Amino acid sequence: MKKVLVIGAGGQIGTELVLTLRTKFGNDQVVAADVKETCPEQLSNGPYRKMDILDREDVSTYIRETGFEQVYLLAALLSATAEKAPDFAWRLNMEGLFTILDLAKEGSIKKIFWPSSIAVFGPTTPSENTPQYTIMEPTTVYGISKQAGERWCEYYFNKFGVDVRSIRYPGLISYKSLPGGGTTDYAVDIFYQAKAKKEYSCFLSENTALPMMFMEDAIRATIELMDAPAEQLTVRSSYNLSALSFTPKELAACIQVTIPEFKITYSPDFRQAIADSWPASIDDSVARADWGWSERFDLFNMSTEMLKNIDINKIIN
Ligand code: NAD
Ligand code: AKB
Repeated sequence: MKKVLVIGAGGQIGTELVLTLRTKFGNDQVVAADVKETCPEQLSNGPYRKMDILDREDVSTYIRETGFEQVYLLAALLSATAEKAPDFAWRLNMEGLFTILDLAKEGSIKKIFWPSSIAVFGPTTPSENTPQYTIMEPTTVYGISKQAGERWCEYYFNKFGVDVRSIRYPGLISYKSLPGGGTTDYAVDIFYQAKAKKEYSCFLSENTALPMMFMEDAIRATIELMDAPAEQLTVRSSYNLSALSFTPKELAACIQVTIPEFKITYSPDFRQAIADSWPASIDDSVARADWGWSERFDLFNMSTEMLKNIDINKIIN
């Protein structure tokens, strides 16, 4: 049995997660898998397998033959991209989850990590300090798929004892890998444009507050949750997790501390309605109590790290 398989490894989270897991378990023990034909260069220090999570037969045969202690299922369409292809988004985000849950049910996987999102919440959810348990009426196909996924994770845990663990990630901010089509992507784009052009046109309005987190914190949270003793976990749908909450205006002001000439303008598009339906801040007291979660990066530290480390040759727009 190999240690770890990360499916969707070539994306924003997968790239950093694979590198961190390889440091923890050894390069050869962590298989990176993605629908991408060839191994992304950053992941070339360990095994890579081309895998389409929608090819249930291929995925099942490979996992049954190899056997994995942990599978991280990251392949999905994110909020903005999913709105453009709702049928496919529903299929991708749900079918892959069932394949992995069923493989764990039969014993070919010991432990699953599957990420949910703040997108499970909707306009009727309390927006400030959104509690772990509250009204959830998501209005995006992405949010609906994440909420359904959470219900199925909890169901497989209760009915079949599948050890599946999950976090409702906020918007993630990183410099090693680019974001993949979400509503919170502006909070990464802005750093590239600020460093390269000293100006940024934001697709959200200036006072749109959203929950966010620096990638280093998110990866550490993921591994801490996977390492936590099962008996400490009281949530088998998905844990609220929080670190930062800011508006585009506040983020711009923070960047201006380092780049005083930086200018931001606002030109909201279809992503504004998605952002307006999500919480402004999250109450993650259950994660803190159950497995000791605590963030390390505040807005200023995150912003400083981003401006120091981003490579402007990777500009998004
Ligand atoms: P991403 O779009 O950057 O990466 C997804 C990866 O999945 C890509 O490398 C893509 O090639 C791969 N993929 C797509 N279709 C596939 C298929 N059929 N088979 C195998 N691989 C396939 O996404 P991400 O930001 O890394 O997000 C990973 C997970 O975390 C998703 O489930 C997402 O909903 C969740 N999440 C992300 C954020 C965030 O801010 N990044 C926040 C909340 C939740
Ligand atoms: C998105 O904006 O779609 C993601 C998320 C918060 O799930 N970053």
